[in-house]
Amino acid sequence: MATMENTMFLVFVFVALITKEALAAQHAVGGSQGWDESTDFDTWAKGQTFKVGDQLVFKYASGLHSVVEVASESAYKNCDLGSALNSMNGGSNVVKLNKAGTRYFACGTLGHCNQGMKVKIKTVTGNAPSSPAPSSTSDAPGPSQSSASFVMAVAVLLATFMLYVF
Ligand SMILES: [Cu+2]
Repeated sequence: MATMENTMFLVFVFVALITKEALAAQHAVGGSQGWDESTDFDTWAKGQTFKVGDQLVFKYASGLHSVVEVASESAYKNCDLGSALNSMNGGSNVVKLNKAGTRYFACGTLGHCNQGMKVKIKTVTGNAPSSPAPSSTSDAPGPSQSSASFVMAVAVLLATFMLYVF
């Protein structure tokens, strides 16, 4: 029989798991330096993991720079911005990484791409193996067989929790 304390504990565990899944990360392109000629974007990108659902945020001085997405590795390498997929400006742009794969961005200001103001983003699927439950949560039900039953379990637990509180 579930006590109030047990129920609250389970709710916390499940809400924490769900929140971790649901919260997509925002990546400020270039880190604190932002979208700028002086930023080392290769190094920055290597330190990041881009998952499906995450967002890129380009921050820069409006008018000085822009964000141009190009379709191919060769266009990226050659700074060939003539066949751009998309072009953004205004100083703050958000790009959603909605599928796995590689995307290429460069600055559209003349000469900036050739100075290295470009970045290649490799997005991976977000289905990373879930971390094993720590031994202290051995009272909790084991890993769910499917995400549907998992969601159902959370819904039931939350409903139970609400009944206790209100
Ligand atoms: Cu620029």
